[in-house]
Amino acid sequence: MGLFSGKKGLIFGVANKNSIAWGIAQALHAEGAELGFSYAGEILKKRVEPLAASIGAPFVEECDVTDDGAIDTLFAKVAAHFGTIDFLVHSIAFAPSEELGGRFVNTSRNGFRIALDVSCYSLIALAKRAHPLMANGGAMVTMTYFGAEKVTPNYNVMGVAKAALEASVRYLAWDLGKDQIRVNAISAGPVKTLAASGVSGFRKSLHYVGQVAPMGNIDQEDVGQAALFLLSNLSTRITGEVLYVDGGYNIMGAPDPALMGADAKEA
Ligand code: NAD
Ligand code: 0WE
Repeated sequence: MGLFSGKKGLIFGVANKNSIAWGIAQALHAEGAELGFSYAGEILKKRVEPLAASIGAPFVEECDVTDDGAIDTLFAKVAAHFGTIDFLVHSIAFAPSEELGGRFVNTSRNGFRIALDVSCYSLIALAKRAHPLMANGGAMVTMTYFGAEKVTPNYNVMGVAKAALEASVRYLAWDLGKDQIRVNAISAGPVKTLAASGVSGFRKSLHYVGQVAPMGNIDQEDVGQAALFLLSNLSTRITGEVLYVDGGYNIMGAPDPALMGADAKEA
């Protein structure tokens, strides 16, 4: 008997085996959950289908989360296949690459619109269709990043989108609490994934965080364990929260002096 035996849920955001969503899916599968997957475009189909097959999950459907019609179609299939569901994982973000660097003051109206639509509004859009299927209550979890609350150079408009996402988690938690549905976020430290490797300077920031964080860098498995907690009955009545899975990076006010240059050491 696993923690998730008899529980069913949806995973949004697997692109390949390095995706944080896949780390969460593996943890849920190990605890006996029945999973359905949704991916972003035809190109990802050949990546996601074999992964889903490897854990015996037949429900794998395409859905662009910026398209309300596509989300409606997807949830009609979910209702037909699963009937009710117990949990939902949202692990999706996107901003046009030209927005992830350069001066923040040059953020374009269209870049802002896309980043907020894909990375924030999509959670609300999915919650709207998922909550009627959570007849026995349920739990949702989304992925956020420290750049939502403190400036992380080059994260730029994604930081604004994550701030809006974290606020949306609180408003959804308020609204869906009356239906016994909990909504929380995991704020993960940097992890080498497809989305992260498309970012200039990511390697350096991964190295920096690994040095500064009390427990160094994290991996997809660490996020999977935290998601088990937030999606299971171990976290009953915990809702609207942001849980850090960052090796402790967010508690630090300054790096260890041993990591600083010679001049700083002598001061
Ligand atoms: P990833 O590239 O594996 O996952 C991002 C996913 O978003 C992909 O599966 C992609 O297909 C999906 N996506 C993008 N646009 C979409 C659309 N229009 N419709 C449907 N899906 C769409 O990278 P990841 O790092 O696993 O990212 C997952 C989440 O974790 C994101 O929210 C990201 O911001 C967050 N996060 C990542 C890190 C990190 O360092 N990797 C740290 C903290 C938080
Ligand atoms: O949320 C993210 C990255 C999300 C992301 C990544 C890309 C790359 C490809 C969103 N949109 C795009 N668009 C693309 O065209 N992270 C938390 C990882 C990340 O991104 C950074 C980071 C970290 C950490 C950007 C700048 C600085 C640090």
